[in-house]
Amino acid sequence: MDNSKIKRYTVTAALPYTNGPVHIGHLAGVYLPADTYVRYLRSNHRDVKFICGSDENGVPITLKAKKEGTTPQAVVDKYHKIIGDSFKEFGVSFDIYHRTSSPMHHQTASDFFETLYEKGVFTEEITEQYYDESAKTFLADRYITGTCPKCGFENAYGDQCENCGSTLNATDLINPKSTLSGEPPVRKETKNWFLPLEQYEERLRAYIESHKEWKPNVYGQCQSWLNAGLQPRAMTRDLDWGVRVPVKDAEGKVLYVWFDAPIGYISATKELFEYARLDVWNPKAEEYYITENGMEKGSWEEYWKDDATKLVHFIGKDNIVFHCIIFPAMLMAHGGYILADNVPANEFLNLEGQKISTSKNWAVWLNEYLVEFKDKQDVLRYVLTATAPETKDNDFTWKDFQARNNNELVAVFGNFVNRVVVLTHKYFGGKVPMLMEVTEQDQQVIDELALFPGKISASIENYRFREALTEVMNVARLGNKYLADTEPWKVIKTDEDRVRTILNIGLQIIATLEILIEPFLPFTADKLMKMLNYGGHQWEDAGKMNLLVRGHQLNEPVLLFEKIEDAEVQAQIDKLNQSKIDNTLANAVAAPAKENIDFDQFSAMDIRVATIIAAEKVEKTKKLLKLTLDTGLDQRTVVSGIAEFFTPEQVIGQQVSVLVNLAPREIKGILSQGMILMSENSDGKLTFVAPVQNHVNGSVIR
Ligand code: B3M
Ligand code: ZN
Repeated sequence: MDNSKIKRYTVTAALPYTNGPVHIGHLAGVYLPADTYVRYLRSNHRDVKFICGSDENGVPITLKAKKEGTTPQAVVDKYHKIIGDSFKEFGVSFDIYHRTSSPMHHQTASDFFETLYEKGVFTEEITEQYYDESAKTFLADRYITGTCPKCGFENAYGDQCENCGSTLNATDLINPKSTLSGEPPVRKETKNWFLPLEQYEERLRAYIESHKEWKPNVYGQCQSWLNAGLQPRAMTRDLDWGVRVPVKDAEGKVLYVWFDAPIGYISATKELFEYARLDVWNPKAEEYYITENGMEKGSWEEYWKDDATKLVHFIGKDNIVFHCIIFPAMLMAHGGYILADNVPANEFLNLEGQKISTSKNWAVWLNEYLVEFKDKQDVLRYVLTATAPETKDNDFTWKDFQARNNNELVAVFGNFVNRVVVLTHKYFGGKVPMLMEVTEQDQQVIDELALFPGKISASIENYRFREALTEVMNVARLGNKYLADTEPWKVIKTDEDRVRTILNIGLQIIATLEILIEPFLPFTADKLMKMLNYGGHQWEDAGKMNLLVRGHQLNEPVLLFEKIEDAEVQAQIDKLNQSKIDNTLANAVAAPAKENIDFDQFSAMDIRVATIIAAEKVEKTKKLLKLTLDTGLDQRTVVSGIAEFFTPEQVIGQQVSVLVNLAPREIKGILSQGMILMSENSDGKLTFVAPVQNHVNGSVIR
């Protein structure tokens, strides 16, 4: 889209399902790039509406309600607030964070469907759908899982494979099984309304091919779907939770969640302007996190129906087909709407080398981070932007989080700002000193500084936020090098005017940093504005040398960033490992029980409490330890296969349960007289079965 023709922007961010909090993968993939882009637009005086909200319909919600033993409404109310509050605290600056359980959304989605219905767009088809006879439920979307026919991924859903991104019909799945009962489903006839995507194939192809500037991962996926040939897709479901299908003989049916969710962007925009139209306080403003950004003019239609509006969807790669094929087809069918100018989908972020998994709790949850790292929102914003999976999957590690904070934010950005402000207070009472003679070295720095805003703009306008942030950090590096080269703390002894010039230039660099960093680290920009004691500038001011005039009084210096210690990071790693253990235990499948024995057989065993008093590895074996036990009866040797889980040092002094009347046997040339009782979980991990508190050796276990 020709930038000169753009009058306004509609920027949307994927509506998170309210079946749990958001995690760092969502932030890196969708919400941080979107927020950075919108903040940059606002800093450039662009008219932009930043739209998001909770995705509260569909099977993900009803599954969560079943799992939590509650109602879908209770689930969405709980997580809408958790997510909305955490976005607000993290500085994600939506103009509205709406929700698709709202009356405005139900009405908007329902009207949209009705318009397509009345235009005869849908084909009404009776087809066989999978049905769970014990749950008495049709199995659509996440109610059914099986092997993806496209890529072989074994946990594909009925409507989509998250692994390869393909959209599926549930009947495409190989070895399908109900996620409700776990049983293989039966097929049962039902009527649904289908969107004949194939009829829009040519228009969609023209649309996609007019956007060769899209990211290769997005453009490529769209091309492959078009080349594979589009199929009709059901846009209604046999479910009791969601937007009711507003046509006759559609009892018990709701809109497919991926039909209504993208319309959620439109309903949110309508709600935003509904609020603006009313000149009274809208009680929903709080529930929808409505802000006052630019509410003085316009109408919702301008942001969805005017060709001078640039529409950009920020999403994760698993949502590409819905935003680039299905939603545009819906808008084409409806007529009167603009189509997205760009869909800069990111790839996936992994965590400590593994895929983020909400079900396994292998995630860093935003709401937990905000508590555990109070007031350190910008550290996470920085690290997630600096490592964002913009062109390929990437990995978040807590060690890298710590290193980037300590070596980049503290040591480069914070250190530069602190030195200039502290020295200005020390030598000139905190007032901006006059710019005296400018040397060639000074001019070089001034000229270099002036180039950064343009470079960074180009990166942001092309959705390359990692690159843009690196350039902002290079401004701080330029400042640090300038200080190191000019050494004002030495020159002050002989040439005060020279130091005036150095610190004046240093302060102008900081003022530029405040402008350039704001789209990325808004909390830091705010601290800088307070420290520099000025109302902030707009993007066009960045790089100039007169942002802080001579004599302007600075406030006291504050530390922008604090070092993060090993212990803080280790605690997070331990927390993750604990969730892995919990998940193993939660999903452990216990070994089947053995045949019954009678009491005599049990009482024939003589099991005692004993203490390990010596231990050593058995040569040339991986698993064996040679233990010396004090059994209370005697001291004896037992060979035990625990060396993969315990070192000799770890077990000395450990009380154990030992079967003392097991016939002695020779193991690797050592006579073993008994057996230690161990507990083995489904992963094969061993641990001791020991008395809860220390007991006398020889005590009988019965
Ligand atoms: N609720 C997010 C997901 O697939 C989905 C996005 C809707 S955007 C209209 O995880
Ligand atoms: Zn697949």
